[in-house]
Amino acid sequence: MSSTQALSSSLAGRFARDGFVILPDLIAPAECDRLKAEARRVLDTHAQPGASVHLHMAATSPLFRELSEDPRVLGPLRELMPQGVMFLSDKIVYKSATKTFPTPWHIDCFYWRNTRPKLSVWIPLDDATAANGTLTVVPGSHRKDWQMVKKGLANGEFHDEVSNADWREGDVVTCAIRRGTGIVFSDRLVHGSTPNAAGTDRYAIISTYHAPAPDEPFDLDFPARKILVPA
Ligand SMILES: O=C(O)CCC(=O)C(=O)O
Repeated sequence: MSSTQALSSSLAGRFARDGFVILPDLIAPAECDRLKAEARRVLDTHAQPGASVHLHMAATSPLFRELSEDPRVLGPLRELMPQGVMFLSDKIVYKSATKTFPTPWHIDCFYWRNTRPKLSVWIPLDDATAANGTLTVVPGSHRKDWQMVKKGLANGEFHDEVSNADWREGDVVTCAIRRGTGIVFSDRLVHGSTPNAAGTDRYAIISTYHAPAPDEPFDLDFPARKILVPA
């Protein structure tokens, strides 16, 4: 195998090419059940009533703190982040029979402009399919620049959405994956989710990491940040 072929089949090579990689079966089903029960507890005791997104899980819950630095997650991150790994924050995203909305097409770096690059690991705690709101990605989109606009919804709310979408439907990958599988994606990758039309719960945890460096002002809002692999 040539060194170019080796790079394109390596985790880091695929991440550089596609902007995401799928890591099958990182977390066992029984652990997903425990994390889901814990997520429910934290949502019930700490979140706004009816919230479908709740931040700072690792700051609140020892179980989610453990997950944020689990060697099964950290191993691949070491390969993808040769400059070291620092955990920034995490959040639960919960969809259900009453929270069915698809997450709109977006890039995460829009929410942390002028800060250092980051990547996130999305792990569903329920099997995730097109029917119940799995992650959708546009491979290679991390190599382009995207604009985001605020869009009014029928219910009077607003959301942010990529405004210069130029990909075709066939470019989109709908990630049907077993619970406990991880999707690592760049903060420049266009991604979203399918609607949850299945009428069942869909819990996912998203954890965000960057290279260790002195705190930027943006970082100070994230109390669980921690250097996991020094530079
Ligand atoms: O879990 C989802 O529906 C996607 C959430 C997402 O993409 C995000 O919060 O950046």
